[in-house]
Amino acid sequence: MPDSLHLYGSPISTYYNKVKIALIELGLPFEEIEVLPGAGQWPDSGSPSGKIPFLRRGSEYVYESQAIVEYLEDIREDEAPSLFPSGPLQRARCRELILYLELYLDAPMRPIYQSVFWGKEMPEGLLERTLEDLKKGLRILLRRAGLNPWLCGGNFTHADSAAWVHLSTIQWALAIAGHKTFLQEQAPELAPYLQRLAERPSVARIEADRRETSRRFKAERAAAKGG
Ligand SMILES: N[C@@H](CCC(=O)N[C@@H](CS)C(=O)NCC(=O)O)C(=O)O
Repeated sequence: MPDSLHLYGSPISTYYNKVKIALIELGLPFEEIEVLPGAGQWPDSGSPSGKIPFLRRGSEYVYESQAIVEYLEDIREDEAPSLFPSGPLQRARCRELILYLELYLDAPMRPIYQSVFWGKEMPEGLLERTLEDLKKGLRILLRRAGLNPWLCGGNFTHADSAAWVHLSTIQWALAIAGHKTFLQEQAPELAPYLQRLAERPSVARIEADRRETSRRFKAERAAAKGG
């Protein structure tokens, strides 16, 4: 019996949810251990970067979401279909799309997240610069995205889980920042795709867990303020 899998991080984290969708879709049983970024101390209980997620199997750890999902592919049962396309070129394209999402869409949004989600003051001009970066990132993604019906073609892949976690978080942050219609205006073709993703059971599950964790955090913060 192989050692069981433990996923460390938080259901409110995008990269954690990317890995969690992969675990669910690949049918791998796992246990979730709640850890916030920087809370654990490397090497005993945190990651080398202080970031989440990370994965433990027995006494071995894997860090970085993309390394983790590729590891999950390597250990999946033979009967579980891969979440990568079958041909080498299609697999390369799938990895390329994940990089576009992470480098050109998620990365520019990170400074904004500090303000909209964590209450830091928004530096002057940051929102406007980020919207320009986002326009570029969306153009890059859409030049190579299939969307018929999934990002890399006929099957749901790791690129789709990355697309959901990043695009849904971007949409949420933009709404808080007063730009609710930005994604729809810049990339109307994404709307039916995002709707398809939202209906996928693995995505519905991580979303329900994310909402529940957010609700709990809010209640804890309110209690701490009141007490
Ligand atoms: N490249 C990392 C990124 C992980 C990441 O940025 N995680 C966020 C939470 S979604 C985090 O831990 N942020 C805390 C920090 O940047 O210090 C991965 O793919 O695992």
